[in-house]
Amino acid sequence: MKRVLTISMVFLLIGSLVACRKDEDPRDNIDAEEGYLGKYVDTLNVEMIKYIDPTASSNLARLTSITGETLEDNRWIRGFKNDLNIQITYSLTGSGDTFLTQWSGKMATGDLPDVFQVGYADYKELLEADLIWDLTDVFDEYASPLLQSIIAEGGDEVMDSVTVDGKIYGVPQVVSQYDSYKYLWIRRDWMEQVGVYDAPQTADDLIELMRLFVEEDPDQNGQDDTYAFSLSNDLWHNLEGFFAMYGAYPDSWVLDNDGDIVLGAIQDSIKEPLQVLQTMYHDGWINPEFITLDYSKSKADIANGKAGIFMGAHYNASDFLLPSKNNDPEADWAVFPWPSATDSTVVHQLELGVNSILVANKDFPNPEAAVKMLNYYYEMLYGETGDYDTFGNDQVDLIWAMGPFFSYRPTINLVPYQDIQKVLNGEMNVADLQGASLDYYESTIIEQKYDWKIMFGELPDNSVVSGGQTAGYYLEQLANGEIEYFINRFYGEPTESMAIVGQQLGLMSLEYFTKAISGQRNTTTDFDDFVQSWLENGGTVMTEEINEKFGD
Ligand SMILES: [Ca+2]
Repeated sequence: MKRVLTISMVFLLIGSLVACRKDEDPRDNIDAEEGYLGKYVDTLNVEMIKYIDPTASSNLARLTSITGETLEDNRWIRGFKNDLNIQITYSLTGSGDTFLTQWSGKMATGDLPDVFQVGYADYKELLEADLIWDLTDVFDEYASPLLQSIIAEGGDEVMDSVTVDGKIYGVPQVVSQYDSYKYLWIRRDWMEQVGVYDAPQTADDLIELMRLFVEEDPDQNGQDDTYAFSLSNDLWHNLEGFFAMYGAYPDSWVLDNDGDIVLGAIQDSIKEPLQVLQTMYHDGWINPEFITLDYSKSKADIANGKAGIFMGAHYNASDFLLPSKNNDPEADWAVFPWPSATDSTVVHQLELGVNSILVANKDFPNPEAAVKMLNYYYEMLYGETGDYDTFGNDQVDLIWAMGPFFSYRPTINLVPYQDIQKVLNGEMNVADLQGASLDYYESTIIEQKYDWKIMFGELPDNSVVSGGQTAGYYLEQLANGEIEYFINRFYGEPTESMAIVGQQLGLMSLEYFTKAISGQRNTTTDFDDFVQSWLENGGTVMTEEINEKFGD
């Protein structure tokens, strides 16, 4: 959630705050049963806001048509009321820019809800303006072991990202850092067609395979009409893995040889892979229209059989690869390991798995409610007394997103994958599957959904091509360290100058890379010009700030 709010606008509000409240202990206000999920004696009204994820939006409409539940009155809202005696109301709901504009208006006038989710930029401004509670002690006292373990699944960086001078002013709402891994999906039926039966061992092998996919008519229609891979104009979603083969990270902050944190996009390691891409574009291996193809439009090349390699996320099995299978039953997608272009093992970049931060308004007397609500949310989805079938995936997908939060445990995909494999290997009984594992098993094994099978189940075993795996296999490799990765060295709230120039510098980068790929700029002197320009337009200062914050 990106919002527009100047720091000065927030500081205008400070004068109206009640300064004497600072010394109060919020825990004096609590009249509730003991425990992480202690029910309040009197109904506690909690005003929140709800950003509706566009994906969840259509599911909400379906839920309403099936059960009559709405955003304001559904099983989650009733659960919080029945079990915690917390009545949630929303002072703002919506999606997209409309929501963001309305929310920034509310923030600018100090019209804050009681408990709410913010991004890092807002988090920083709110805590500097002393508008949100210090939750350090409240978290220590109230966070359930389950909540703490789920946060720990995201790595130490998760709590680091909200810690300011040893204190936390919000609770990170985690998602999975592993979901930012970019997979190398390849059509095994095309590999067979062009006579390649093994996984590419080197970057050159992969590039040779791309050549065959362009020049050897892998779809056997007699036309010269295929590309090496599909590419959209946001570049990074598709190309992160490709660059990583060369030890290059255009969309990440990395450690250089001196131990300094630097932007990957301006390192010399970029030049070789960028030149490779430029040559591919020149030779017609890349769709010349890619500049006009956003993420969604770039789907067509995969769905219509114009490309047999897709570099992207595991969940693209559903929105990219399933349409390919539906259009061509022969399509046989599998994930292959990224080969290296250097003498070293490939190290991948992942992003911190935090969706947003839950904070409590200082005018709200019960900040512990924020922590208890998260306890409840995770307990219902993953706890021993919970009810995943009701709260996780009943009748419509993403029912967990109908509640007041948008968060799921970092191992949400890993554990069901492992459980399904145990059942397939005879190490576990179907009857022992619970929660998400049972849910995933049903989609993957019972209903045999193609996208689920190639993510979490088994690949079709009629291929003579070796080395392909499901996406879940790589998830496990990431989790147990067999695939090396680092978390982007910058995370958390923007630095002072990043808040001002960060977006513009990001666009500068994207523009240079786009023009370099399409041959409008070279990868030598023009690259040096781009680097110079990036540094001079605020990049130098931003880099210094980041090293001050994260450096040794
Ligand atoms: Ca063809």
